[in-house]
Amino acid sequence: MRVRKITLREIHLRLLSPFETSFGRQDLRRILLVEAEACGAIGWGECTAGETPFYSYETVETAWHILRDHLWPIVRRREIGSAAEVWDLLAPVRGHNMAKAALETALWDAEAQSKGIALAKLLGGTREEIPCGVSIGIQPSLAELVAKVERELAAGYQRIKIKIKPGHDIEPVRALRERFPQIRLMADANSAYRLEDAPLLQRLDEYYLMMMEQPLGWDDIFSHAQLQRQIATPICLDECIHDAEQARAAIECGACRIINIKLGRAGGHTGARRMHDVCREKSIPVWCGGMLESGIGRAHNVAMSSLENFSLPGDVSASRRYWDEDIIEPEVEVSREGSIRVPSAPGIGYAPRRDRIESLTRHREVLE
Ligand code: OSB
Ligand code: MG
Repeated sequence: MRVRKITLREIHLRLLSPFETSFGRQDLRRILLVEAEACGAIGWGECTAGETPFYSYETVETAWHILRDHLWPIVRRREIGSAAEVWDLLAPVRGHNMAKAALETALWDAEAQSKGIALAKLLGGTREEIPCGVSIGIQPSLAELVAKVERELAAGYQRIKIKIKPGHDIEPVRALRERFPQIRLMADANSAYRLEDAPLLQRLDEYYLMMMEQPLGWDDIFSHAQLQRQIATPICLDECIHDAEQARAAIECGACRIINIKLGRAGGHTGARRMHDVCREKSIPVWCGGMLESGIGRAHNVAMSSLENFSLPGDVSASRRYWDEDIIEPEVEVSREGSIRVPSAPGIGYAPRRDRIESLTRHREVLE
């Protein structure tokens, strides 16, 4: 394939309700979309970089700069065998995986369309349906948290993840366990604790959580290994894992028993698939994380989740939990049983709504 042209654009989408984590609260998403013309098709990718460098160092601005000034010059006018080669081509640029993923995933979509097959199939996915969970932000009160969990369970979601931070941890977990003794429940700390907090985190063992996600430093695999020896709850790493080698290191040193794979953090489908394969070899289950994506990123998450070792419910949930109107047609929908059907139409299998995307666009740059 040859990449003829890419269009970078920033759209603004307001969340239906604010989302709060240990690193902050947000109600507007600024989303960088990449539209790529290659192999006679137009592929779409979404950059999961945030508005602030609090989850990772990447932001919408750094991703735009890296895409325009460093990634585009690598792919421009080059004959590329397939989208599967793009991750290695981009390797001279260190890090900036969210910027890379936005371009790489757009090229996978274009290639799948040009071959007339679903992206999930092109990736080697075997699942026809994927199991879904929800990620619930920090709520103003315990009563509101319990009510929200009740609603999500009634909708069919198969597991509940809540956000915790110091001063907001034992209490919400205990309240939910008392009310829902049987559900699959987990907590995500987004790096809000330190190894010295081990005695506090140990107290969470009593509530038999499925896992505790990323309690310690965003780049600190070693301390997670020390913590895992002191707590019974399985640790799931998110922020720490950027490639298959780090996944292998974390597993071998005992830093986690589960890994959350995000396309942005992994640099795209090839990186995510390699991470998935390392985990499968080591019998470590994985699930697909979310970054409050619009329908484009969500569709890529659905395709990736069709790989065999995505055996745990992920954070990929229905469009209507986030947006009053998504930018794809149809929207991502979740069944009463809490699953999403993997589409069989070519490419990502959901059609971008071009008019709506145009009307939401604040800033655009065409590179040819
Ligand atoms: O840690 O998984 C996370 C959202 C933004 C940044 C980091 C995270 C999250 C979520 C939301 O948990 C997942 C989603 O519903 O998209
Ligand atoms: Mg997380």
